[in-house]
Amino acid sequence: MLPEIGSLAERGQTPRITVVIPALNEERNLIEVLPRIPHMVDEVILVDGGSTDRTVETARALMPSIRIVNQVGRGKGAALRTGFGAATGDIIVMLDADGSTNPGEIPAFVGALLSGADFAKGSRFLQGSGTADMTFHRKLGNGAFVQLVRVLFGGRYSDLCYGYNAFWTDVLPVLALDGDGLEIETMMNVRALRAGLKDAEVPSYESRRGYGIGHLRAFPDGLRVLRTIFAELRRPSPAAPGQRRLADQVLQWPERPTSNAPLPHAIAETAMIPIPVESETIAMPIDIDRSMVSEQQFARSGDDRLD
Ligand SMILES: Nc1nc2c(ncn2[C@@H]2O[C@H](COP(=O)(O)OP(=O)(O)O)[C@@H](O)[C@H]2O)c(=O)[nH]1
Ligand SMILES: [Mg+2]
Repeated sequence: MLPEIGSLAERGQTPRITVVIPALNEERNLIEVLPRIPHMVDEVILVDGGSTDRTVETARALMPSIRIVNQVGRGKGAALRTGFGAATGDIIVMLDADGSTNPGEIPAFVGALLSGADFAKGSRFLQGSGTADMTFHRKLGNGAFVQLVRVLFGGRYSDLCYGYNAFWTDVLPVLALDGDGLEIETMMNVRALRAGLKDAEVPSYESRRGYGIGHLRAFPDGLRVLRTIFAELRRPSPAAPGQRRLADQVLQWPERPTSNAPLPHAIAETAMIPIPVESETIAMPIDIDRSMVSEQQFARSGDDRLD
């Protein structure tokens, strides 16, 4: 299990996390979003697209520490780019304001990044994920785009037009985002793939939006997505930053007792065995290989025997 992120942050040992939320007239939905953002998040930025309802006032009332930023340009893509520019965190998590993306999943996205990924991409089509917000036609269109991206650029993405992503802030120059509309999500995903970023798909459940009507218009937005995918063919492939092993550097995993032992999460059988160290005896967890250790030896370790 990862150490408690908050306490590490206080000691300056862990990355700061910024959540960026584009919002256009989401006054009634924010109650489902802001109070559910976990404490591990250091900064929340709501990018307002000129809402004519009480989105901004409601956000401030629900979360006094929230940063409200007015978007530059028009569309969700422009809003996200404004928010990314304003973010001060080492990690950025994108969240929708309509209640469809669950803030409770933020630790899963951040966990993927802390485990070494450059880009953690939500997917509604992995085991353990799902969606209640897509019509049959949207599923069909998204599925066709997923296949197209696989054919043109490779990779094994299971989802494409989904806006729940998280990434290290320093990959932004590699993504070089320049989209204004809802195609921004496809652009990020395809560019992350082409740049060879270490990309992890995170199973995510997309709920139905709370109140109001979504801004996506299936045909024109589908066309923008298609144009975005083909435009990538004419773009030189961006260079990926060096491989990141932040889990090792930042979280200071304890030294392993043996050099070729499996990683902690892969240990199937562990027992507390007393190990003499000079004059004192300490108990420490070690890996057990049943073929090498007899039942008598387990019996000698008392309460900690297996079975
Ligand atoms: N600031 C801003 N937010 C937007 C804009 N368009 C959509 N959003 C927000 O982006 C998120 C996703 O939009 P939504 O309409 O739910 O799209 P859908 O889920 O693809 O149907 C929501 O939080 C919207 O309020 C925009 O032009 N400006
Ligand atoms: Mg939505």
